[in-house]
Amino acid sequence: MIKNKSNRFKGLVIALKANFFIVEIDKQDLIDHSFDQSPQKIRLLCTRRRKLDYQGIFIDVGDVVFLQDIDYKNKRAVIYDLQSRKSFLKRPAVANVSLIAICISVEEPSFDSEQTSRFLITAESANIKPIIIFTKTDLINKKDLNFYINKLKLWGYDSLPVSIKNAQGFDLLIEKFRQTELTVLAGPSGVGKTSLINHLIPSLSLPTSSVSKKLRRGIHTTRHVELFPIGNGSFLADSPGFNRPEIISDISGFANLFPEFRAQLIHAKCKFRNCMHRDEPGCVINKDFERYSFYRESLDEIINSHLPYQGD
Ligand SMILES: Nc1nc2c(ncn2[C@@H]2O[C@H](COP(=O)(O)OP(=O)(O)OP(=O)(O)O)[C@@H](O)[C@H]2O)c(=O)[nH]1
Ligand SMILES: [Mg+2]
Ligand SMILES: [Zn+2]
Repeated sequence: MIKNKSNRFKGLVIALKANFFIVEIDKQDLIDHSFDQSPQKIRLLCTRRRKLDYQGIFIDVGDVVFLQDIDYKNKRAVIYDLQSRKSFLKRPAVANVSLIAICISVEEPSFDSEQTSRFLITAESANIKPIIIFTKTDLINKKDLNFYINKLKLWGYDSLPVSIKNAQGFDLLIEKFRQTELTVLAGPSGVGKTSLINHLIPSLSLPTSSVSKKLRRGIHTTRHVELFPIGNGSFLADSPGFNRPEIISDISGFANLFPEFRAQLIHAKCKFRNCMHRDEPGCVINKDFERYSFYRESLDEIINSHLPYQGD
């Protein structure tokens, strides 16, 4: 039986496979790791104690878990507890995310303002910092790229352009990912999330597939979330693409998920504390910005989803 220095044996959930968890542990934590010469990290196939289920505790990729019954020879263990999470992203489901890199292409598949905004709202509502990565920049000209970078700037977000076809933009990205504990690559299917990971970590050759010619969309190649070490103790998560993230927010906090509102509300206050910035008297918001109509439509969507059922 292996013990760690604090008697609490910790690991990181790298992936879920059927009913098992792949958990990576650090051999540095072992009291005596002189017994073999294998690499510093060990991966164990783990089950979880039933008691966690009874307590309604779910374990996801990115969770830091505590292990017992470690069978080093067969690389098996049992998860008996979970460290409290710093953050949790619902879709894709990943715990302890520090940065969401939302991958968006301008062509193949084409840029969609509403879709991009929905990904940004998902990050904002989980209180996780988002950045935009413009992928496949080899397919567009410089003028168009600048148009989209400026558009995102006006929304309040920085973006980084990359292309795996002309190896553009990788140094900056690698540096950013290595400074961040856990970055999730999210975005629509087919934008090139997995291709980007394959490029950044050449030892990997994860499956990718081309965008459907007929639908001009991805065909949902990646099916599971998985973490990959990117150096400096940091991880990068690949995730399955999805095309229309659901907006989950309460009505009162919704405007705060937009940098355009936040920037204005630093300097001024509306007359009513619960102002929804529609046509309320004393509203100080200047509504002349691109995403205001998206805000209004999404607000209606949230309000409608909160209404009691009126049917028969
Ligand atoms: N021209 C061009 N094609 C790219 C680039 N990056 C990826 N692709 C292509 O885009 C297609 C989709 O790439 P994937 O990496 O499978 O996309 P994904 O975002 O992981 O898709 P899902 O797993 O379905 O969410 C593949 O045919 C890639 O070769 C790029 O920089 N330029
Ligand atoms: Mg993929
Ligand atoms: Zn207002």
